Amino acid sequence: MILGILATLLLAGLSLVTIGALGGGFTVGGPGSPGRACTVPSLSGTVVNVTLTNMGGPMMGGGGGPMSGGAMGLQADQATVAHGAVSFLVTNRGSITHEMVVLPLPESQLVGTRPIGGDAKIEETGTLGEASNTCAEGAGQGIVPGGASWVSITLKPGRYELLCNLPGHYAAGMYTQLTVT
Ligand SMILES: [Cu+2]
Repeated sequence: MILGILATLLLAGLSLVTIGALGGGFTVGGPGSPGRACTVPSLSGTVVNVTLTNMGGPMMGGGGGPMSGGAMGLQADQATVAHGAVSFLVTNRGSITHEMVVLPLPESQLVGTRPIGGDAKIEETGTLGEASNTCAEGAGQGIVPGGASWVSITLKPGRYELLCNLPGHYAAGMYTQLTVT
């Protein structure tokens, strides 16, 4: 019994050493997720974890194409953060490629109500940051299923909208509000 406890403590100690050896970085995705594992560096400021999802889609026999993901979602683990340095760690838990864009939300506008253009996208002029680079920071070709991307920006107090602007995805529900105090 006591030996068992000692063995448990020893294993716990080894786990801590292993975590420490990664030097502040960590891995998301990988085994059990449909895509690839990304090693994420230490991120500055307040870290907001954003999850991108979709039901259906090509892996569920939805027929493929960017508009076939079914109902989609974008969730942040915090609705309100303090102003200053904010990092977004964006993980794609869906079955198709997604991204995350940060836009200011005008005083008079409700989240999710931006006009959608003929290209099935919203106007993203004035974007403050974007995470769409699989296993890397910033803008890229989109985050593949199971992958992650991150971006660090400085935010003033105000209302912001986090959204995915791949064609059809905003209309399918990929947006959420972030309030900065
Ligand atoms: Cu999307």
